[in-house]
Amino acid sequence: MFKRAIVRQPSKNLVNGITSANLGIPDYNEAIAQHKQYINALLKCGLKVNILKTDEKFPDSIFVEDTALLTPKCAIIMKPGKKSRKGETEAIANLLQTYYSKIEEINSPGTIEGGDIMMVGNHYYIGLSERTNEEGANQLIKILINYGFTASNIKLKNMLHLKTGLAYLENNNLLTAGEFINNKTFSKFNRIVVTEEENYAANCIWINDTVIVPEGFLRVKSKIEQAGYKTISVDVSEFRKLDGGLSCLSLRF
Ligand code: CIR
Repeated sequence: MFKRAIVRQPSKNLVNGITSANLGIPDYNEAIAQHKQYINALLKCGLKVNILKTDEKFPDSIFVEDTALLTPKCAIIMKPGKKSRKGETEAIANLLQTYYSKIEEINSPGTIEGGDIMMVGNHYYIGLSERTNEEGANQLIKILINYGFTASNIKLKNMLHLKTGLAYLENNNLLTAGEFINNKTFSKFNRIVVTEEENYAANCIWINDTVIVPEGFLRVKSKIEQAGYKTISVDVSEFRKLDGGLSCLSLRF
């Protein structure tokens, strides 16, 4: 069960965020409206939501998931792989002192972003991607083992982050897309397969038995409902323009 979430207000500088999407420039006012909808969905799932003030220096700082990994025993501050995102961790690390007595950190030359980490019970899957290098992953594995968790690495081929194509929905149910569909690492899960046209919707979030899904991906939504979950749809089109999805927009703990 999650009790809280941390989000960060979109900055006007959002228009300068990193992207490979080719979907146009995000509209600031629309992004603010969608972010409010997103917060409402978190509240509906029973979470207390802490909203961090924006920082105009960091166009991608709404994607708080990449800045930290929050486990039941400790918080671990990440080391973003892109220069423009490195400073985002400071405000998050300060805020996390309110909630965690144990805070660890990944150090250079390690790089790692939260979007590359998927928690499945006590095990953490770590994607080795353009943003997460082996050094970063190995540092994280050492920390996790010290706290009694287990972890393993998976090399990514095309996806930005591990959770761009995977979402663990608890109860052994795993939403899978693209390069992960036939990956043997995940064959023990009940896989809910996302077809190519709906790839973007592989990034859903499970919160206390409700799954938040991106608006407009009806097949994925109905498969998740058939698996027994309630769903809430949220329009995140403006964040998609920056390669961001639902999970990236919050830290849940
Ligand atoms: C970036 O490229 O870093 C941002 N524009 C998008 C980050 C998305 N984060 C995530 O998938 N966890």
